[in-house]
Amino acid sequence: MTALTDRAGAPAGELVDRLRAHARDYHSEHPFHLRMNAGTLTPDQIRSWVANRFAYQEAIPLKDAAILSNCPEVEVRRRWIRRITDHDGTPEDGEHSGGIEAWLRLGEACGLTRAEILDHRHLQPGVRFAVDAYVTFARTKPWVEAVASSLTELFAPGLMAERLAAFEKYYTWIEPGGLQYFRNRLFQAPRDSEHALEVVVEHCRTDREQDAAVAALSFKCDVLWAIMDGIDHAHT
Ligand code: AHQ
Repeated sequence: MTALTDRAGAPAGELVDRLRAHARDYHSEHPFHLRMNAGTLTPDQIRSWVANRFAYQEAIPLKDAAILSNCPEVEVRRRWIRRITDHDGTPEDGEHSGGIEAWLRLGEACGLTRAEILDHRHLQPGVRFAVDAYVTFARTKPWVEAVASSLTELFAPGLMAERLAAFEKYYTWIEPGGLQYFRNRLFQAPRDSEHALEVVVEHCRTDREQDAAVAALSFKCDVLWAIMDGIDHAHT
């Protein structure tokens, strides 16, 4: 029997501190990313990472559409919907607009064909199931918990900057234009995580709500870690 009224949760600052503490579980610390940023990956390992991460990239609009479909608040939807066009592009911006197209250009810059990225022939089982788990989480959990799971992006800007520097220094065989996706994330990720944090702080007032938001971010850290495990496993 749950309490009829939840106890008031911790002040917003403590909730933010609990969320930000998950930086230690972020996939920037995964051995594959550490090797990537140290410049020791082979071209085949880079291509495998790009092909597998595409499954995550093409799932993001489905995940965000799931959140939109569950969210009753117009003000939140007005800002959240931008995430979909960031990835899908728009008819006005043309058929090659959006992050999914930019990721395909990254793949071509690494020597992959669009066809072999799009048909998932390189997709590892562990990557597939981690991505599917993230979309299912967004479809089935309360929408604020799904918003909280996106807060791994609080930790993304540092990784994007480190990754761009590593690619420009060590992986010069990749045509530089292919890196535009990561340059775009340098401003999109902070903008998106700022909104997501506002939503979570505003809507998670009780202990139970705050604990659920922290658990959602912990789950997403595991999703990203499992994706990297799946990619790393293909090379050991
Ligand atoms: O390219 C990434 C992206 O578009 C998103 C959306 C966001 C979400 O809603 O979960 N998370 C995310 C991430 C992207 N790139 C990852 C990377 O390492 O390149 C980082 C990842 C994230 O931090 O969740």
